[in-house]
Amino acid sequence: MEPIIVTSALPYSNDRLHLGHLRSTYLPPDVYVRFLRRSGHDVVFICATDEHGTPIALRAEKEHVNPKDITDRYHPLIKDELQRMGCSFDYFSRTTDPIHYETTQAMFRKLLDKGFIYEQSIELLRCPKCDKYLPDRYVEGTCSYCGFEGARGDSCDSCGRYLRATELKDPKCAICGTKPELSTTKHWFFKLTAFQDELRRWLESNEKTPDNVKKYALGWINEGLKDWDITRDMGWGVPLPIEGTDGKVVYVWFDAPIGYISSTKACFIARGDPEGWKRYWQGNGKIVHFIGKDIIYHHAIFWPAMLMGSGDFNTPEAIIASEYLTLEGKKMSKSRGWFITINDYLRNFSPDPMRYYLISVAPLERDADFSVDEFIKRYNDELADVLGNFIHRTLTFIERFFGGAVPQANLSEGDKAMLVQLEKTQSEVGSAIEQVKFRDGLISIMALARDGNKYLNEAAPWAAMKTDPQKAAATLYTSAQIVKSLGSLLSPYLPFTAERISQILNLEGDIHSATWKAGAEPLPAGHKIGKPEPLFKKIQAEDIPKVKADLIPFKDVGPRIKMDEFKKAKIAVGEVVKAERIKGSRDLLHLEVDIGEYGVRSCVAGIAKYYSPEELVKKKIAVLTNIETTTLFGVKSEVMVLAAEGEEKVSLLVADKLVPPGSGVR
Ligand code: B3M
Ligand code: ZN
Repeated sequence: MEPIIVTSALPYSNDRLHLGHLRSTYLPPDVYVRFLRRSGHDVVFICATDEHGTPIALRAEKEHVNPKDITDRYHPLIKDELQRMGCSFDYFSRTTDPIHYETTQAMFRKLLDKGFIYEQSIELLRCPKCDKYLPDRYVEGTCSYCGFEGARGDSCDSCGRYLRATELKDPKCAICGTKPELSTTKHWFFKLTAFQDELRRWLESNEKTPDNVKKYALGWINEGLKDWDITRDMGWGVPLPIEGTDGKVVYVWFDAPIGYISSTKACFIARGDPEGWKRYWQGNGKIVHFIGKDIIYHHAIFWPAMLMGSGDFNTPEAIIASEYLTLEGKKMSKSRGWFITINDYLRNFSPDPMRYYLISVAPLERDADFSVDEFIKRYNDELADVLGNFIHRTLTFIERFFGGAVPQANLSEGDKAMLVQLEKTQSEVGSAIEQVKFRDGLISIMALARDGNKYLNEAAPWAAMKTDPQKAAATLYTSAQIVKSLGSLLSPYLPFTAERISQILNLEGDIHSATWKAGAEPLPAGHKIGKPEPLFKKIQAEDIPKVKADLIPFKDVGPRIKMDEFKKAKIAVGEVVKAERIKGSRDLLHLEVDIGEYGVRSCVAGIAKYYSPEELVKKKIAVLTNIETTTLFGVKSEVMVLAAEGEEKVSLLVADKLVPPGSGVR
């Protein structure tokens, strides 16, 4: 079988990872690799922290430390949390490893020597105040393709395009906000245009890469590629392998994917086989990359072109890009604190339930949502009630009725049919994983557990023990085989649970090193099992608030204000005495509001879509009485109604007890 190298995109070493990363980039390849290992493939799973680039340099600058201080801080944290989640990398390197510098410089030289890298003077943005060039994220502005206002000098998060900083409209220096100036400097470019046709042919004939990736990439190729600026004026990065180029480094997106190669090298050096990495990157080796969908361009355009240009390596066999994960239906956001880090999750929960959720919630090529209610539901209804329950019942019955030994059995047709299903599931799961349809495999496993429960209920061995102990023995023999098989099938998905099942069953050896085929070999009659214990404790209704509080991130409400500041706002109860539409406006109503001792005031309120004038009259609502007066559509507005803005509805704040107009609201 061909050697396979599987990679996860290299996380930037400047922040902790969250559930979105786990779902797109780290869990799926882990399932894949764990399966490949057990089916006898020569597979190596590698990753590294991506330690260069402006996100890190910028952060260091803002904290007044060296970039390396930041990456030294995060590398061990990221490595550790991925490991605790069960991600079974063979090697987890860093792009600051000397081997990486060497490998990157060798690639640069090779492409330069072959004429695929050339030098050119270009005009770049320079901040007059900071007195330096502004590479990539040092500039912020508006995307000239899609109009997105938060685009950065290297890419647009909204339309996913790779950009040049000079293509941004209204650019600003990310450090000081000053408008940059154009200035001339010398850079090196990769001749991406030379690979246009080869890339197209490669993508079109690449069978293993799913359509979502191909469609994007072919679209970009059809729009026409541009040569790629692969150097930067900054101090942090891999230096150019060219004399007299101080102050310039290789662009992070040039060196980062080379990290896949250098990490493989480091892996084999650690194994005492320094040439071993070549088997995976050359000859009949296969390369499979797992990434998030925001970096398709880099992996399906830049990277294969670099590999093609150097001529020293194979091109990727497959690029698997996963769609986004939302949190409770909303986009995760660093700045709004709306995300759950792996570390936060692991503080209170074990890894497998999250692995289960993230793989089962949706196929990779579809967006998925993490919702706490859904998490609890799947945990209780599927992991505890279906899987855990079947296994636990089977094993406790064997303990109770047969002294903990798998009984001798004479199988009926029904029992045999169950064993046939077991074998079918075994091959279904294997081929689903091979085809990168991880969710389908998990669904098949759960179907086996579900059918196991049904089978157990119908055969009712607890009752049969009294009337037909032979039948009970056959049922429990068969159920024990299903338990063993579930343990094996789950090993790529829920590795920790699989280990526990293996322990409870008292199996020899490590389940993760057993062959996939061995998982379906029967437990012999007479095999003594260990002490049954429940695998998943159900989350009880009274514990749900705590589970929620543990999972949903604490959101900072923003700057606090002093009581004195709040008191400046005079809020009072006002009674609507008159309401009518404003001619020419769809949104506005004209209200007359009685605010007690200050009389009846005119108010223009943007609530026409949510309230009819008739239903407003006589309502006692909260109004801000000392807001600056304005005039809208020729109507004076002296007070402002306060309303709650839901996502779809707007609700006025109505006093629910009888209080006179003018009563103060505190
Ligand atoms: N460091 C992280 C990202 O953009 C970036 C990946 C590099 S993979 C070679 O998601
Ligand atoms: Zn854009």
